[in-house]
Amino acid sequence: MRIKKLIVATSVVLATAAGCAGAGGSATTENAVTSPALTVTLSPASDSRVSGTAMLLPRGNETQVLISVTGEPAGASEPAHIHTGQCGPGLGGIAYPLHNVENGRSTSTVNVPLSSIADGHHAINLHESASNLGRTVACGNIPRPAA
Ligand SMILES: [Cu+2]
Repeated sequence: MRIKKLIVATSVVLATAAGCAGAGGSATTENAVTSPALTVTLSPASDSRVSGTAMLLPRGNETQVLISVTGEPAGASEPAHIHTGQCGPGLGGIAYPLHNVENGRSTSTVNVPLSSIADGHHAINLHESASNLGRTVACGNIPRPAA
């Protein structure tokens, strides 16, 4: 009688642990397999010292964009966008606005799957300020994912 109780208690604990691990693990694995995260290198533009990276993480039909840069002037709030085209004279219009970069960071979620912007025809740029959008301080082309 005593032994039987112990076995029942143990199997309940095991089932609960396995259930938690399975739910968390499968979601992560699915994303990684269908579309891995991409890193965009943001290079200085217009003689700025702003550089860093933008991490693009697939979130189903959305994409999370994590920008991390150094070299901004103190107190800067830099508008950021995903543009069509490529950095330089070929840069097109704003495709998806991102949150301003402040203290070197910006986290945004845009309503487009990563595969639609990792196509060799989109770029991410940072502008000096809302009142001086004409000056791009950093830019990076979004690469196509490695095949
Ligand atoms: Cu822009």
